[in-house]
Amino acid sequence: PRVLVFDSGVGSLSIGAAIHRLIPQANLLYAMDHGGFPYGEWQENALVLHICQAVSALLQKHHADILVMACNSASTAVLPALRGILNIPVVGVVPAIKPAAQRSRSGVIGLLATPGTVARAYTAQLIKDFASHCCVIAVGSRSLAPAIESQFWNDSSVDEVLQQIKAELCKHPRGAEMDTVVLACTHFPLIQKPLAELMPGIEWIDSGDAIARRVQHLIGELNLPLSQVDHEGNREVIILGEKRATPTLTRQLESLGL
Ligand code: DGN
Repeated sequence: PRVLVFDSGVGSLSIGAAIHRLIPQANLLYAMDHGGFPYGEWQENALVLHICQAVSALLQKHHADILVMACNSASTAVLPALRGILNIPVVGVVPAIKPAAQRSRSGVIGLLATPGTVARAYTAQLIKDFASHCCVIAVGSRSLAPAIESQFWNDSSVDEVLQQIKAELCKHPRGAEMDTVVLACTHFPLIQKPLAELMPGIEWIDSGDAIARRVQHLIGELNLPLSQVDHEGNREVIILGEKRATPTLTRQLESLGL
């Protein structure tokens, strides 16, 4: 089976890594839409149009059995439109607010995302449906996804931005009670280690493993044959826009086991 994992950038890698761990036989096509980055800043209607065009154009050139929209900023806006125009299943990645609300003991959870995801009606509805009994501290960071991009392409540091995020989360009157944080941008699980070092005692929740299980289920439902393919033939990275892969990016892919 061939799975197109689409994001504005390296967020596709955190979701792809989870799929690869569960289904190593799957052929993964990572699309990074650098021409459109950062999605978290787009106006919703314009983003829907842009992504529908970009995905349709990609699928005309590359065959895929399943599309994973590996971006919360996009999925919280574009899923109905994409499902309306594509004839393959579309798996969306949306904030893991439900499991976080179930796991939190203090009832104070953090939501770390892009400004777009924090502002979406879709996200407000998730909070209403699954976390109405919780206090949700939402931080829509403008800087963290771009800082992670720079780290993955050019090896720059994310430390300063992480300090700002910590200050944002903690300045809330109930910040000290927060025990669970939703990483609601697919870039963020890529820096979970430094985050955990900076804020020990927090449980970090993302959607990667749930998405991988959903893809596995769809592969079964679609009856797609799982045959072992060698690792080299197992993945392809497509960069939309001007950027070209750097040696640092190649090293990061290797260190993720991709
Ligand atoms: N990775 C994307 C997300 O999950 O929201 C957003 C990154 C971006 O384009 N700012």
